[in-house]
Amino acid sequence: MPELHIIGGPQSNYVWMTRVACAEKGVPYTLIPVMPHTPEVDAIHPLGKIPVLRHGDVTLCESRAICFYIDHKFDGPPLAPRDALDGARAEQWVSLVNTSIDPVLVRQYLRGYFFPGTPDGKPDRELIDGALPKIEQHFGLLDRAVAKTGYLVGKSFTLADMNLMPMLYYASKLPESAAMLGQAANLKTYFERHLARESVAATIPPPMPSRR
Ligand SMILES: N[C@@H](CCC(=O)N[C@@H](CS)C(=O)NCC(=O)O)C(=O)O
Repeated sequence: MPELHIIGGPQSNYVWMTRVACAEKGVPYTLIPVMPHTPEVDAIHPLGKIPVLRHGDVTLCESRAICFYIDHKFDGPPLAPRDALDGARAEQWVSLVNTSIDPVLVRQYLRGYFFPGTPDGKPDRELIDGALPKIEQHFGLLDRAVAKTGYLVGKSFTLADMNLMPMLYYASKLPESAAMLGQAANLKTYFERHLARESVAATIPPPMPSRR
């Protein structure tokens, strides 16, 4: 079997979730820590985004597609439920989180802190403050979703949780979102419990390369 390469900087929440997926599946890989829009990435992702995967002659982009490949190509525990309904529920959460929560929490709020683009490099308060009401709403719905079992789907750690955890990790590091997480008791318990999980704890990324 050729070596599996996960290509992309470890700080990316989407790179991180593919690494959690490899760890959960028990698949060894080499991380090639490069930024978006670099030649290794542009050769595989038509929009230059990370993560991308290389496995011998196989190349793939998009975190969900990469996880599908890892899940179906290799032996090991399923990353997503094989049952039709639970599988659909996992996809539902991946989609919901990626299309509604990531754009606000990561692309707007985190960006306002880590990549503000302001002349003095200070956080972009307009971007940050504009995201807060939506983040509160999102944490409320996630709090209700994990209240019953401590997982997004069923009673086990699935791809839906792997996808969400990196986003919550960054939320726990910044003031307003950390305070909101503290108010959402079920979500906070969920986050702290799964942060201690080996696949997550062992792949926590180093700090963001730069705040400017
Ligand atoms: N839908 C993509 C999103 C990947 C993504 O947005 N990656 C970010 C880093 S977390 C990126 O490469 N951003 C650069 C850009 O958007 O140009 C996936 O699931 O892999």
